[in-house]
Amino acid sequence: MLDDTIAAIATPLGEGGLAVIRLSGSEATAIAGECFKPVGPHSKPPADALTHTLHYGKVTDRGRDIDEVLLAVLLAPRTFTREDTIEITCHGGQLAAQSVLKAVLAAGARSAEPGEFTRRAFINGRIDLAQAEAVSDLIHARTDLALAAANEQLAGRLSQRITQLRDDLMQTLAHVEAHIDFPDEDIAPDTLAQLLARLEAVLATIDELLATADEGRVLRQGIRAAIIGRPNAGKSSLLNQLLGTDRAIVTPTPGTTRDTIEETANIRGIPVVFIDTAGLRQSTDPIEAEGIRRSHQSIAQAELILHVLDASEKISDDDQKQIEANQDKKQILIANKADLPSEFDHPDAIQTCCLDGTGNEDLKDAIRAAVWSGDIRADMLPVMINARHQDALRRAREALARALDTLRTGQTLELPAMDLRIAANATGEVVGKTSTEDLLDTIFSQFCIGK
Ligand SMILES: Nc1nc2c(ncn2[C@@H]2O[C@H](COP(=O)(O)OP(=O)(O)OP(=O)(O)O)[C@@H](O)[C@H]2O)c(=O)[nH]1
Ligand SMILES: [Mg+2]
Repeated sequence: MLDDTIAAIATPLGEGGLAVIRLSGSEATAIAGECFKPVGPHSKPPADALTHTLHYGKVTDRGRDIDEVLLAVLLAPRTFTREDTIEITCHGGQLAAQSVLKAVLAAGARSAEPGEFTRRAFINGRIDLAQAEAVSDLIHARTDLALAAANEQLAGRLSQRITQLRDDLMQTLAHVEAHIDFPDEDIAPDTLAQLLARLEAVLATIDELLATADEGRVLRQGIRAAIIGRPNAGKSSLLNQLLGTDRAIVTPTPGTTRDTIEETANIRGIPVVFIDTAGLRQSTDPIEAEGIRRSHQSIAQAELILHVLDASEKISDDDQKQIEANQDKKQILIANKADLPSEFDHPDAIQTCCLDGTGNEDLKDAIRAAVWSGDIRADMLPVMINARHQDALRRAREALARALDTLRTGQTLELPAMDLRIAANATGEVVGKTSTEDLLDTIFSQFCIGK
């Protein structure tokens, strides 16, 4: 599979100023040579060009001119895939890009699978698996904070920690195994104490990394926050306030919002999908009733509930019941219409007024605090783990904890040796030191084509 040369459009579908077609593989320059006609005294055919140079010319398909392009020649190993790479920049728009792609496919390239360029970068040792995943995180990042975390992971900050952990485990394992080979000698008490101390340090670091999993997920996927409450409480006004646009219809008529409205906003670096819902009440109107059914569905699916209360009215029994029903969820109570004479005082509620934006910043702080534990250390941001890392590290932790137990009681060395091996392998999975084709297929299939 690595022998052939792959090609894909690397820029998004749709119209744009420019589009880039990317080729990678041993035949990249030869294939590009088939369909590229250099124009002008400074342009060369790809096979004669120096690496990392740019050439003006035309892409042709079986003799017919397709588009005017700039062709970049990037020779191995100083490329993303560590293979010879050609990047053809043509005019934007689907037709031009598709025609250029067709021409290079006709000249012998194979259409790339999703993520195949990054997969080659991994297989050729340019990046490890955690870094490959960071490429995907980088593309999908929806906030500055998520982007910063992805960049750090791509730079190898997580990988360094993981590699260090794995090295520590392997060295301890080597030590233990050496004593299995010489059964007459026990591990000297001093040495054993050192080994235990090292393993305890590894365990502590694994725990630190595991503690970043929730925030890691929040950063990558964002959270769903349902805005709920009685009709007319100001839910849609609050949505508009949080988004900074007039997204939802606001009227003084209770029961304005029927369908649920979803919009994403960046709240203190966290991507939050807000869901404005139909006001909760008994309704005989079939359309509104369906809206209310959807509100309940949104509540069930949301991780965070923003319960909007109308501060100019008393809290009703229904309000109270709804607050209690969401007790097990993360819930923020909002006392809206703070500009009007207040009918209730709730110690936990955030006071807002959607007419002038009062309380908006407090609310954003509260949202961040609800999903971000706060005690996360700044130096852990670059190593936020994802669900796959979490699974591997949990298995590593379990095996390591067992190894520590058996080593402390000191009855046998075979068992802890086995557990240390399991722990080292599981740790290695994070960076792809131990990985299966299936795992790679799963990871890279989530990428886009051309990356
Ligand atoms: N005085 C005052 N009025 C507000 C405030 N927030 C919203 N309103 C008004 O309250 C009315 C209802 O606002 P909406 O945002 O449509 O309320 P809702 O909760 O989405 O209502 P439904 O969609 O019907 O459930 C509108 O007339 C708003 O202008 C506020 O902070 N103060
Ligand atoms: Mg509404």
